[in-house]
Amino acid sequence: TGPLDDGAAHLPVVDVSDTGMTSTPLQTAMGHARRLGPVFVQRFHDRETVFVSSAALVEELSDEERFVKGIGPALENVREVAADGLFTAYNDEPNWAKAHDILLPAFALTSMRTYHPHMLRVAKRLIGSWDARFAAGSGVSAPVDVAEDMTRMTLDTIGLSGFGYDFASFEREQAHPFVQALVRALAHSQAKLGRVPGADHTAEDEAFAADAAYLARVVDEVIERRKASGDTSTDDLLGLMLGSPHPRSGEVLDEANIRNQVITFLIAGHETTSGALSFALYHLLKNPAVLHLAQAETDALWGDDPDPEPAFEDIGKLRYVRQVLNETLRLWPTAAAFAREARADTVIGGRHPVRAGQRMLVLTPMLHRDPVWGDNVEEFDPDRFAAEAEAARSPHAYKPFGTGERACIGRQFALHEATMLLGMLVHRYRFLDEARYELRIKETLTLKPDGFTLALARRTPA
Ligand code: MNH
Repeated sequence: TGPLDDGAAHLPVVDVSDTGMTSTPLQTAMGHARRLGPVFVQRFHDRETVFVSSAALVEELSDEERFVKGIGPALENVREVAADGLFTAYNDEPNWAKAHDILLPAFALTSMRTYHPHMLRVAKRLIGSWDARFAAGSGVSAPVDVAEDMTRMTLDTIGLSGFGYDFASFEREQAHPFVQALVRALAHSQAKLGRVPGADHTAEDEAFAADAAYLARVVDEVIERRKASGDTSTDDLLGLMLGSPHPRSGEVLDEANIRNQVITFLIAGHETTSGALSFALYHLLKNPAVLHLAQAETDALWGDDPDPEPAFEDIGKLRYVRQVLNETLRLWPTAAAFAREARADTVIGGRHPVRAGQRMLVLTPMLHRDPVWGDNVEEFDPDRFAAEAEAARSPHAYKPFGTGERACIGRQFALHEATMLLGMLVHRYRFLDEARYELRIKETLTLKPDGFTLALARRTPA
């Protein structure tokens, strides 16, 4: 029997066994959804995936009484590096609830205050490296590779804030080897989804195993450094993991699980935020009216001081910059799909039977283009996230951070970090589209603008 069991007969099916999986499976699925509608089946040899993308259906799938997070083939592949870390743990794996309860305090609002100075320090590293792209006396910088620098920024930030570990990415010509291994490992997890039964992949699998082993070594070094330092404070992620027992059971996390959590946070804590910031700069570059409004907001807060020292409280005041990020994550949610699984036999949309255990993949970028968003869904418009507009819309129409109990634990962390950096960048620079960049999106499980460069000019001459 196929997915959705007897209901499968009613669902459109696209069979991609002959064409193969593309290198941009998400964008390909978006194309199918545009043709086939809000629920369809994609068949690839012996694997069938149900894609869901309407606000009405996602609202149903968000009902925690009826559905839970599903771990599909993509996350099964990521489990080869992250195992029972928070992101990839099965719902009933005891280490999920244990680690979730121990780590939750690290993501409370008060904890963001502790991370703020680290985030600011790294934001200044990025600005320093961008300032250094100006030749003496020149008003325009050499082009910057946006996604590369955003990745340097977010990796250093999670390293310092979460683990007291400095990846020092801006001192490196190339991405830190951890990032290189990670990008290859994630790309491998995606490429495996396109394997044809029977083909030989020994060489790729060996390269992947080497990358996974290297990632584990870096993580062990992060943990060893902390242990050797004698620092037993519990005000960051690693401190909580090493020194804080579970609130009810009194148990601590075991060593293997700590390793899985560290690798999980190093991955989840930087890839997606980096992509979000890169897309945000792309939209600001292409929408000067929006950029001006963002600059008016930072000018109101920081005046004409080109080197403000943003206070923790300032970040909540950057309401419009935050709307820019929200709208960025509407059009291109950088973790662009998540799976839901039925707890029991049920029916969705009033007519599609779903069996217990059946998984469905929410295609978030198409959810974010549902007609509830109006008839100009491709247009970049941060006003969609003005308070009144938000209040008038179902919260289930917008899911860049997933849903329910297994939604993103790092959401506030990401938004604080990204809002501050974006605010500082629009305050300091004008963005020049020297390459007349046309958006191309690269997929390595997460989304990033491919080959995106821009040049800078200072708003206030240095
Ligand atoms: Mn994050 C889960 C998106 C930033 C740590 N994250 C998720 C999920 C989405 C997501 C979607 C749910 C996946 C699923 O249902 O299978 N996360 C994002 C986006 C950003 C982001 C779009 C940035 C923008 N995430 C971060 C940051 C951290 C983080 C920063 C850590 C500091 N995320 C996680 C963890 C989980 C998660 C951990 C898994 C939570 C759980 O299942 O308990």
